[in-house]
Amino acid sequence: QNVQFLADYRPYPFVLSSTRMTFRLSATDTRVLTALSLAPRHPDRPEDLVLDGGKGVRLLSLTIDGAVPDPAHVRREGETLTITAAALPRHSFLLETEVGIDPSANTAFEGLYISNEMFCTQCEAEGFRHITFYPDRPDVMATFHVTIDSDLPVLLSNGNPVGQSQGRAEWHDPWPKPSYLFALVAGDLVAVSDSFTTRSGRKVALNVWVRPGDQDRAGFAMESLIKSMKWDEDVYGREYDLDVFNIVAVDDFNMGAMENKGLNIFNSKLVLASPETATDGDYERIEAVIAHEYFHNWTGNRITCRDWFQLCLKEGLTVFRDQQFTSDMRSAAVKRIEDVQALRARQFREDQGPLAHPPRPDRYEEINNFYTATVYEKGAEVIGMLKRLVGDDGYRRALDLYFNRHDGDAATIEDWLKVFEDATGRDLTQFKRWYTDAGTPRLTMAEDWQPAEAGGTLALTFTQETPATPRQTEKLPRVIPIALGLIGPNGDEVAPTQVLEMTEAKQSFTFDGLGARPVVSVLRGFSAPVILSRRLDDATRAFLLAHDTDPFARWEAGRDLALSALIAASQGQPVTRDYVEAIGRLIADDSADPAFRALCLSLPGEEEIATRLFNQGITPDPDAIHAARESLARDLAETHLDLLSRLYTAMTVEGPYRPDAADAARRSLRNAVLALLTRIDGGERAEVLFGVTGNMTERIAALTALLRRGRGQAELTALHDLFADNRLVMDKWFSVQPMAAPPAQAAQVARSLSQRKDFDWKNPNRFRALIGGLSANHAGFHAADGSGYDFVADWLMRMDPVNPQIAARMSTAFETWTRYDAGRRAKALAALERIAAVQGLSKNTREMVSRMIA
Ligand code: DPP
Ligand code: ZN
Repeated sequence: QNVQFLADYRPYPFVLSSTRMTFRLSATDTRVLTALSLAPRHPDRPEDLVLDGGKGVRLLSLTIDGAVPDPAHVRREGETLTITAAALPRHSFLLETEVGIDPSANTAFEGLYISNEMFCTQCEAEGFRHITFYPDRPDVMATFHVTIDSDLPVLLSNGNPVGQSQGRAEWHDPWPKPSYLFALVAGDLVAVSDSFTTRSGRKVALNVWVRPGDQDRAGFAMESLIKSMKWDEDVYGREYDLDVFNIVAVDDFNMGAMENKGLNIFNSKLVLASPETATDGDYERIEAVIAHEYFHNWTGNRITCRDWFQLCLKEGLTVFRDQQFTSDMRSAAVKRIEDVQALRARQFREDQGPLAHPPRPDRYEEINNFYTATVYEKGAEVIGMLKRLVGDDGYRRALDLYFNRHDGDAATIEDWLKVFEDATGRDLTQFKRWYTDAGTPRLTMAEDWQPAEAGGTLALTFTQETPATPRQTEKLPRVIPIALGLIGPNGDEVAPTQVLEMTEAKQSFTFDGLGARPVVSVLRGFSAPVILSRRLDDATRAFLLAHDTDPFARWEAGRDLALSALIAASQGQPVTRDYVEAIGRLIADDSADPAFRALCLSLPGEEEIATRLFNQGITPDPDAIHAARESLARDLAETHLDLLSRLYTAMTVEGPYRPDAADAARRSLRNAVLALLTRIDGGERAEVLFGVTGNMTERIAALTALLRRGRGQAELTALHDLFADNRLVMDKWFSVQPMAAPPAQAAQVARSLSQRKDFDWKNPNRFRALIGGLSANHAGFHAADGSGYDFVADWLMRMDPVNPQIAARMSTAFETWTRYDAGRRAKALAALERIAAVQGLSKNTREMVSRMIA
């Protein structure tokens, strides 16, 4: 009924050339006057004009070329307004409307709403229809001229400022854009300002707008913006194209940030940072998201999407670009490992459950449910594979062609692949399956070694298979770039990295003239988003951890060792010492990047262990997993007590806090060490650190380590007393407690926090902090008594009528429910059914829950 299909696409039957709007702002009765210059696309085939418009939009007047049409020709149904063809001129005409909307009643934060007395907008994907009647689809693009009438001191919209007077501002955006990129902000704001001169000499005024008092926390965002503008010129040859670039920080925001043309709106947690309030991770994210939204100016805004099925056209590419940027700004090896960890934790999880969908879906009910790890992160992986297959030069030629050919277009994945075909001469028909097929391929590798006098031969046979996903049972083989190298028995690399191109379901590759049997280092750099299985004993993994020249593969060998120990322990089987010993050698190696050592020293999370078990056909037991992980951590700490204690001291960072990669790396290693030592030192080091440190990175690390041991109450109180007025720090305070609580208490901890007055749950960040904090506690959320499931379900039901987007998004806590034992499954299903039974449940949450129950 409500399903949208890719196959049904047709162009909008009218051409919209310009949009002029006037906003008379008022908290409860804002008036929006809109004038659309329209023309029928096919004057000889008259069609009805259908505009989108949400239920909260009150139509006050409508004229066509200044005249009021016969009311019989104007029809309001559901979320549309239709003017019948008979009432429309055959040539271009001006459609003018006046509507009334109530921003103060907008708790869903889509369209125009109020956050802390500031007016702001969020229009992607379909928020603009809650502002006025409009063809609210990305392939309808127009120039915008916007007038804002309000007494508030700062009045912003897209494009360039063209008029400012008391109580009025006018903005003109010369670049045709779809409605989802519209933005308006009005409030009592102050700017941190700077400027950037593009390489062709355009001087751009830059502003980061925040609430008065927050200026001293906006400097890092500004630095990040300037770096991003420079990087996009240097690496992609892309320049900025307006006279101003504004960023606004908003406290109530459903997403992370939004790339509106010339006026990016950000969740304040991705703008505001000071050493006392933000962690190293926050700084890195701010830098990455500022870059991401800025990069959208070309990949998203200048070239947008034809329809929302093509969302990964702009998101996959822009994530790929922001990943490249971070690799250039920081450590490429560490960034790749972090990205793969995130991909596995979020996208592989999604791809293996009831919510699996292709990067380019072909159906949806609610597009907001498709802003997913698959569209974003897998979309970026697919581009990484393309680049690996065509090479750096081919990639650069293809991107140049993309920008030349499609500037100003609303494009498709077919257009994207065509530029690669045209620029490189490669046929991408089979490669396209990465976009159209859901599911993570399972890749297996078998080795056959034939020694010979003249030199031995190693044959590697790969097979690929992708399990069925919802509505896709048959899977055809994909193109899989497999990067590998060979390492000799003495640890030297005997064959450097090469990329094998697998296209068949089963395929062999041979290497001959080898002196002795080498160890294969495979899927270097995680060259394809697949689940690899190969038979490897722990001793060989330890060998790779010691000798692999590819940092990702090296880390992966350590990861596999850790997982092998954890899985054995969780199954009550004997555990080899390989991991504990190998990790000792690695962390003692002072020539290795501390951030890399930190990644190797941090044990896989409980969810990751559960996933590995599930992939091996074993039902994960959350309590046994938790116990196994605790015991391995303790074993590590006891075995390497001296080494770890020395490292803890050696990694102390002297001098004032700097958020750069080098200092952050030392802190990350020190904090990883602290997490282990706290298990055996009674919390002594963590308590001392919490007391003396001035930065949030160390405070949170110390607090988390203590909470995991059932301690930390005094530190919680101290943090609260220091930062009760700082929303972003209080979000951390709300999330760390359920996340780090011993599993048996987690749901209860979350429940008592939810009863506090300062649990301002309508704020998306606060809601995500608490509900997401509990869902991130694997054994706590999956508590056998169902307390975690019930708590989350109760809150989803409460949030749904207020902010359906957030409720639907957070419902993904349940997406793995079918992996567990019958008792847990019954309790999770009961919770989901309770949600499904709610009368008037939003379309957003209904779609998610029914896919999960199906
Ligand atoms: N604002 C979201 C992003 O940048 C959606 N476009 O990914
Ligand atoms: Zn994006």
